[in-house]
Order: sequence, then C-alpha cells, then structure tokens
Amino acid sequence: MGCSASLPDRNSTARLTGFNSESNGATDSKNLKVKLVLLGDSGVGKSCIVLRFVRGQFDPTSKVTVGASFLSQTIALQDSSTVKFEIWDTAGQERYAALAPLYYRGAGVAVVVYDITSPESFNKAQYWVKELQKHGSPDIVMALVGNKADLQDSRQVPIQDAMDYAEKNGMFFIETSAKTADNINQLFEEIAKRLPRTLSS
Ligand SMILES: Nc1nc2c(ncn2[C@@H]2O[C@H](COP(=O)(O)OP(=O)(O)OP(=O)(O)O)[C@@H](O)[C@H]2O)c(=O)[nH]1
Ligand SMILES: [Mg+2]
Repeated sequence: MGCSASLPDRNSTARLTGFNSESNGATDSKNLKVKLVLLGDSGVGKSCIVLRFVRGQFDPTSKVTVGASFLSQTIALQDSSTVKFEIWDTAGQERYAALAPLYYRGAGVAVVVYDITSPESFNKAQYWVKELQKHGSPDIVMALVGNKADLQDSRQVPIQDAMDYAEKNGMFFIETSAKTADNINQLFEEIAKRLPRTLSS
C-alpha cells in the first residue's frame, strides 16, 4: 500500500485558497488556514512525509502518487494559535508535471522535497523553485526539504549546498526522515511560525 493510498479522499472538502483565517470568515489571526503544496521528484518521499505528519505512520512499500492527493491537518503552536494545513501532495512522475500549476496556484506554502541520496532530485527541486518563483504567489512561503536523512551513508547532496541554495532563494531549509520521523513535525511547525499573521479572509 502506498503512503497516500491509505488516506481518505477528502477532495470535496478542499478549498483552493492561500491564506485564510478560520472562524466562519471572521478575521482571526490566531486560527489560520493555509493551502500547502508538496513538489519534488518521484520517490523522494513526499507522500511518506505527509503520512508521517498526519497519521504518524511510515509505509516502506509506498506506491507512486497518481495525479495528487489531498488531506488536512491542524497543529497548535505554543502561543495557543492554530494552523490548519490543507495539503496537496502532488505526483512527482514526469507525466504529471503539467498538472502541478493546478495545485501550486494560490498556495500559501510550497514544500519542495528532494532525496539527500539523489543529486538528480536536488536538481529537480531547483527546477520547482524556479517554477514557483515565476508562477507562484508572490508572498508564498517556501521550504526546501532534504528527505531520507536516515540514509546518511548514501548521502550525495552535501547539506551545505542545500543550505546555501535555500538561503539564496529565501527559503526555509530542513532535513527530514519520514522513516524515523526525524524533523517531520518541526518542518510543519517552522512553516506555521513563518506564515504572515496579518492576512484576513
Ligand atoms: N529510507 C527512507 N526511505 C523513505 C523515506 N521517505 C520515503 N521513503 C521511501 O521512498 C519511497 C518513495 O516514497 P513516496 O513517499 O511514495 O515518494 P513520493 O515523493 O510521494 O513519490 P511520487 O508519489 O511518485 O511523487 C518509498 O519506498 C518510501 O518507503 C525516508 O525518510 N527514508
Ligand atoms: Mg507520492
């Protein structure tokens, strides 16, 4: 079973918006709702990151995502504010690349994922960053994520290269492991902290 295949289809409840406050449309900077899109090469672990974040599970036999999958998760921050992430987990296979704009348009957050054992996936991540810079929302919060950090012995993307790239492009950077859960919650918490608080619906 794939990391996304076990998730319920909640497309019908999706709202294709960027930042929004909750509470029936009233301005409420303490309860944000944000559309988040995951982009990156096939096999880097996007669906596994989402499954780990939402369900606390890992699927070593994860199958490729077809089209995209949607699910949501709300987190509470230390200041008692909440952020509801409406997550679009896109398909990384080349044949689905043309669909990506449907998911990143209007997104308040983009999480661009690569695999630390794959330089090709790091190149692909840079392609997505450029694409977002050209066609994404101007105020989009972008995170660069080096996944599979548990595979240190097979590392091929130096952490410094990724840090430098992220800094140059104004992105938040973190290495994660969906397998061990390392830094998965931290990724979403750090994104939540970086969201603009003054926007109303
Ligand atoms: N070792 C290790 N393997 C991982 C990790 N995350 C995912 N994997 C494995 O990588 C493979 C691909 O994971 P997916 O989450 O399905 O990849 P994806 O990015 O969603 O791929 P597409 O849906 O095709 O875009 C699976 O075999 C996972 O078990 C990780 O953190 N560490
Ligand atoms: Mg997937």
